[in-house]
Amino acid sequence: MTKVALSGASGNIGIVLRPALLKLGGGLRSAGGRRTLTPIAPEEEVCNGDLRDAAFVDQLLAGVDVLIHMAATSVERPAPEIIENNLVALHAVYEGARRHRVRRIVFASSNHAVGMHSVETKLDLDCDLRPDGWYGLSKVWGEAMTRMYWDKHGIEGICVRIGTAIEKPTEFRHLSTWLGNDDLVQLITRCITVPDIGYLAVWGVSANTRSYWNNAGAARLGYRPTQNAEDYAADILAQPNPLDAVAQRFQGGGFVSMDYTPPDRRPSHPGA
Ligand code: 15L
Repeated sequence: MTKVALSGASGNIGIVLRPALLKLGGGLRSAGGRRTLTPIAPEEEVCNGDLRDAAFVDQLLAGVDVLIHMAATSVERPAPEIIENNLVALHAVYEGARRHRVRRIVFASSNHAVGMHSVETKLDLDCDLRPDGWYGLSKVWGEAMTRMYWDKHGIEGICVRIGTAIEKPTEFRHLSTWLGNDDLVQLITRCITVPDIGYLAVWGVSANTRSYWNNAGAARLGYRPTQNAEDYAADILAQPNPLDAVAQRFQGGGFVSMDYTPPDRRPSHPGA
């Protein structure tokens, strides 16, 4: 039986995952942050606190086999906030995983770690990391940290580069980036149950016809997505694309346009 801890349990993804993780039957301990978490069933253990605090991390990880690490600032914010919530907290959590001999960490990475790639390029998993802001950069740190804890400390790590995890795609970019709820649950469940994975990065994306990402590597997990954003294409294509011209050119969409230096104000940037 696998005891699972879930950080970021009160977030949008956490809310979708909790019932499915409980069904696995090995025990679930869920951590909330600022929003106080209450159990969804008597079997769910919950705790609330700040992941930068080692004592709270100990509370979360004692006796845990697999950590699903979803907690983070999940949008673009100024660098100091991202550093506290996504770098300092991650360090505290991963050191806690070492203390408690956690067997595996599933790290919620993001497509924003590669958001500066063109929408014309189909990316493999070993593509260059090209973050589109401070948030994306924190996911590059997290992926490298996950790799280091496997290489150096033997904690298995799966980095899931999540696209757009929402119930239904609503705009043009989502035709490429959508991760539906059924596929999200299947993917994270496979990340828990697959034996001996070592280290792996995968795209957290559904079987979208227009996907930006080649997810052949996810076969190692036995992940077989069943949802496709194309089923919503007729409605989406009938509406204007809400993104500005810069956001439409890059995979990271609207995150790219934030604090973006246009070509005519750059010292030099061939091809910008
Ligand atoms: C993410 O990583 C964000 O957490 C989420 O807010 C969305 O922006 C999503 O990516 C996306 O790219 O659609």
